[in-house]
Amino acid sequence: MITSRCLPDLLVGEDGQAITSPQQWPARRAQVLKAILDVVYGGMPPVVKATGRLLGNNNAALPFPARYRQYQVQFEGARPYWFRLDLLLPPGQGGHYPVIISGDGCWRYYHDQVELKLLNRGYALALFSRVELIPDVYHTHDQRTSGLYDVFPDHTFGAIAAWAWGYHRCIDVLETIPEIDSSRIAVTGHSRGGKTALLAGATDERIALTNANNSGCCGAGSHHFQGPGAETIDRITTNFPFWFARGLAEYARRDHELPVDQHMLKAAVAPRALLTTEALGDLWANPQGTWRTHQGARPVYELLGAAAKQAIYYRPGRHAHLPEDFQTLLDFMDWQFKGIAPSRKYNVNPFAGEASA
Ligand code: GTR
Repeated sequence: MITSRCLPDLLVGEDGQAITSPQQWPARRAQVLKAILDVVYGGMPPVVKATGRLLGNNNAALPFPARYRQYQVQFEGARPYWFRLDLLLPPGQGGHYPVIISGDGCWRYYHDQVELKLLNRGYALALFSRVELIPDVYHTHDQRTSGLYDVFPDHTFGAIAAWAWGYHRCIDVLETIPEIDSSRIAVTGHSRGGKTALLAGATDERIALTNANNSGCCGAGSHHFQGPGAETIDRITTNFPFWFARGLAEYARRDHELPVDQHMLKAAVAPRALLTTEALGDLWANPQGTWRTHQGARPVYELLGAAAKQAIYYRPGRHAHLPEDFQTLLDFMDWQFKGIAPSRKYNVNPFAGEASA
């Protein structure tokens, strides 16, 4: 169905000049980011610094040994606003831990098994609920009047950009917490939360490691290369118009005419660590086209001498953020943050030998 077979070239600037050295990349990165932000996400909310207010730190209700704190992440635009951030630290005193931030607190898969696993491996977890920034209930562009839409009334941004911006405000607060090692911040999210985590990582260089899980259309999945059963611009902008730039819907049934593709977000993460986790049975999330964005961003990682920081991993099965996906992430974090060689092999193309997407 999709006929165009090439991704926009990342290593040619808007003036037609070839990008051949790492020194040229920051300016090209700015062009790449602006283009995809404008077309897909409607830009980002303005940068304002958030501060943290401790609301509680009682460990008594925890089902395992750990330290728990809840913060109010507060900031101001046209009016003051805040959302909650839950922090789990390994047990004991002091310490200086790498942290995983997730905005998927509104979903229920951060159960004990996942939390315990990451605490045991020496990581902190910072969990917020992105729907506190913009509710994730159907609304059109003309109904955008709650949460962050009110705080920044001149907005053009969609909900995914606002949610991604929430990760950045959590970092403002985490940077002030002595037990957090803010040079080793990872972000993760699943599905719509994966689209969000990828955008967060692409737009904030304080994030050292980005993981998008089953993120699909407008996440890590390609628009120009779609495997069988993949979600299209038509479907996503019909079901979730408020997630995106107002103009994205104009590309319904014209996905292949989009002047951007999602390898641009991946490239904007470079040279920082990037892990895409995919499920082979999750056709709606376009696992085949996600391999294409991996390949598409590769030249930028290579230009920057960071090829070993870009990884993709496919598991069998369906659309979900499973304990085994966290295991894949933690192994990658151990490798990137602690130099522990992975026992698994990343970057294996499961579609090699098949007719390409
Ligand atoms: C679907 C949507 C996908 C993905 C998913 C989810 O309905 O079409 O793009 O975001 O929801 O977030 O679970």
